[in-house]
Amino acid sequence: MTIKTALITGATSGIGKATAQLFAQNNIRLILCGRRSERLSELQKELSKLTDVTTLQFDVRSKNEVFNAIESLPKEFQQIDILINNAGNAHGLSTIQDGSIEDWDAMIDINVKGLLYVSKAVLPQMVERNNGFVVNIGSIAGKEVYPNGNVYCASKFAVNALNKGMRIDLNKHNIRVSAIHPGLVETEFSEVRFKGDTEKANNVYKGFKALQAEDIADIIYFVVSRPYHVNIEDLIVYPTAQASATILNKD
Ligand code: NDP
Ligand code: 8X3
Repeated sequence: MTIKTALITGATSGIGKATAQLFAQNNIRLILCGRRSERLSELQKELSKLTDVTTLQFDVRSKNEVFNAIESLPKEFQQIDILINNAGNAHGLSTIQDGSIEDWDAMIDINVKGLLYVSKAVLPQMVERNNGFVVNIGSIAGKEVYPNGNVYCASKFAVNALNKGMRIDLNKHNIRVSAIHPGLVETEFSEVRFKGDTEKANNVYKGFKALQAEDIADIIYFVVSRPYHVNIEDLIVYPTAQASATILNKD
């Protein structure tokens, strides 16, 4: 593979961080994005031993921050070959009648609008070059609605729809578009969902072997390293103990 540059949102933790580490080992140049600047700097330091790395600190909810950050890229990072739309999270797990409006805003603004802003900032150059790859990180929550998942599921159904919409609209521009939809992955995801309640978060992954961030990173790398005429459209990935959004074989 000729040397490529990837922009990864949500690179400070979990799936995004593991993807950055694997991409670096495979000589892909990196634009690491997230809000936590200390983590960005640490990861940059670690991965600069393997590849060229730059960082962008922005909140995907802010269109100004998104566009200003991407426009500020140094010349040698301005050509983005691979966009990994990964930043996202669940906020809360409640019935629709008990859900918090702030949580709803967060999920729609980050998981849906944030993904759109970043895509809007990056896609024109891919269209101009007739070349590029967008990988959208959806979820099993974007394929099946589960109890109390309501708005998080809606945000990931939107990602699923946007993934299909991007593929259709970018088809004549030779741009590959893929989605990966994981089941339960043991990351900081549940810490965020349960607002720092570590006990509740840890319980999610007890009694079975959850997917690890590295498992999803392996799959993302596999997808982006296929020959250019191969576009893996859509992948659902479960831990072996999981059979659907709600069926889990726990001890
Ligand atoms: P983590 O919580 O470990 O990582 C989330 C990442 O998103 C962090 O790097 C965080 O960076 C970034 N992020 C969150 N909010 C913002 C924001 N407003 N602006 C910029 N960046 C933001 O979770 P995962 O690695 O598990 O999640 C990655 C993706 O995978 C998400 O889209 C999630 O929905 C999806 N997913 C996760 C599953 C799981 O079970 N873990 C299963 C299916 C899908 P920072 O806080 O520094 O900004
Ligand atoms: C994360 C997986 O099942 O908690 O998207 O929604 S789940």
